[in-house]
Amino acid sequence: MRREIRRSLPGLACLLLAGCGGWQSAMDAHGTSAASLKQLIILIVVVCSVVWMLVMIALIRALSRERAPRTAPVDVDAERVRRMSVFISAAVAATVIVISGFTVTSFFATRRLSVAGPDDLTVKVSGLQWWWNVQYFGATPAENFQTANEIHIPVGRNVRFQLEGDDVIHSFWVPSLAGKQDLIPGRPNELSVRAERAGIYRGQCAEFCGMQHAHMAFFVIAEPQADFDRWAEMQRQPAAQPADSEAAAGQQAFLSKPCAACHSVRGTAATGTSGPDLTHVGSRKTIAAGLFDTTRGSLAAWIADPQTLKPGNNMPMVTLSRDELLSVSAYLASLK
Ligand code: HEC
Ligand SMILES: [Cu+2]
Repeated sequence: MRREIRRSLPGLACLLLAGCGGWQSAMDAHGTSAASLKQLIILIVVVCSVVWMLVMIALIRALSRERAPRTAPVDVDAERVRRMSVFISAAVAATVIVISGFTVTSFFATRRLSVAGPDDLTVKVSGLQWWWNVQYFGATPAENFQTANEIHIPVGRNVRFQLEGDDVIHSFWVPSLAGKQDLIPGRPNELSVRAERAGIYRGQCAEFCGMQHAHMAFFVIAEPQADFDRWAEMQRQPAAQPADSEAAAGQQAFLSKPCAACHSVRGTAATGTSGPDLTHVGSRKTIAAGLFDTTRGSLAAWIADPQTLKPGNNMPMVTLSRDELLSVSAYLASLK
């Protein structure tokens, strides 16, 4: 038992450190809104700690003061009553000042969160049980494209996320970049995000949305504008044609099975919309909303039995022969 506790200490230390800065933490701010929220958090925590300490000191003093015996007549000392009323008025005034101060600073911090400019990039994100559909818009509809669970943004530029839930309420949260915003069916919301530093930021659904809520993560990849443009240009392309006979067989199997009814692969007959767009699935870092790194092996495992890997998710198990499974996973892994 003791050894187990000792073994889990490094993990615990990592958790604490992550809370203080590092992996997915609002205190590790790299976005304009996250930075202003962090200032607000620090201000409120420091002021409230001081207030708490003052209250505790007053309480301890009051408790440890010697009291007159109960039977003694109440002796009204006019000077003491005056001092007490001055003290209580000062405490009330201090409370009003502190709360008004918080209200004003929160107001200005909130105003800074929704900056908008003509140069903004608009990205539409829909929350579904239990993955994220991400749509980018080009100058013409032919230049639109979609991806899933991975959002690329240019660093230093304001991005306006249009958020909507497609089934139940979800919440979009990338702690290092901005605050939370709900995705509500039938009520579009907006969230402005500006990454100040290039990096990969993990995000997470922050509103309980059913069985696999904990497995509804995503990544925001903030990169220089030129890298972003290159990525967007690549994503706009239709899917790569199979390069060898195995991938060609995989494409055949994919198109002839129910897969194509739920998934789109642009440039093929697969135009389903109830599952993630797979046009460039091989280029994404993870599958199943952050659950597994994208490798041919994880793709095969997922397709073979999605319900064991992510119980309750909306992809049914489709029976494939051994060869079909191998070729379909080869085909999808090749869709860079
Ligand atoms: C009834 C609709 C449906 C069918 C049929 C279906 N899928 Fe899916 N698929 C989904 C949904 C929904 C998800 C997202 C699950 C999640 O992450 O919660 C998904 C996820 C995936 C993913 C992971 C994509 C990503 O980026 O996370 C792959 C790969 C995939 N499906 C391949 C297939 C293949 C291959 C077939 C056919 C053998 C198939 N699917 C059949 C609905 C379907
Ligand atoms: Cu959720």
